[in-house]
Amino acid sequence: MRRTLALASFLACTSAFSAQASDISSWSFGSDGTITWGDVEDLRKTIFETFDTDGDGALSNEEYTAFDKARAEAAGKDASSLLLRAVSGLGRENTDLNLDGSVTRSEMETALRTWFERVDTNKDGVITKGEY
Ligand SMILES: [Ca+2]
Ligand SMILES: [Ca+2]
Repeated sequence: MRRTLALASFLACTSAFSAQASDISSWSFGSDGTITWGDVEDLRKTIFETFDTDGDGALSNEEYTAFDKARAEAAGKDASSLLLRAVSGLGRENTDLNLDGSVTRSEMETALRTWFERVDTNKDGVITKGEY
């Protein structure tokens, strides 16, 4: 019973979330002006929750096309520059590391890690203002 309730509330959350899910400009990211690796992991989770529509743990060609479209749309809106910087480098050419046409969670994590390390110029594990 407890399990059923938890599942029900999980499903309720999921559907409330997906109502505006593909509008990535509404995502919050590094809103206090700093970004930790935890923020980036949350971002990765949100990307998969939103765009891995068949839930198989990888973004297929078609799913990635939706992500590309959402990024292009966000770029035309007033999205936080941080979020845009984080997602702008996530074209398939940077994330599909083994070029098999789909992007797994671990490929996405590697791509985000590369991005994080590039922006975190003083390597203290936090991206702060001045580094972006
Ligand atoms: Ca998928
Ligand atoms: Ca791949």
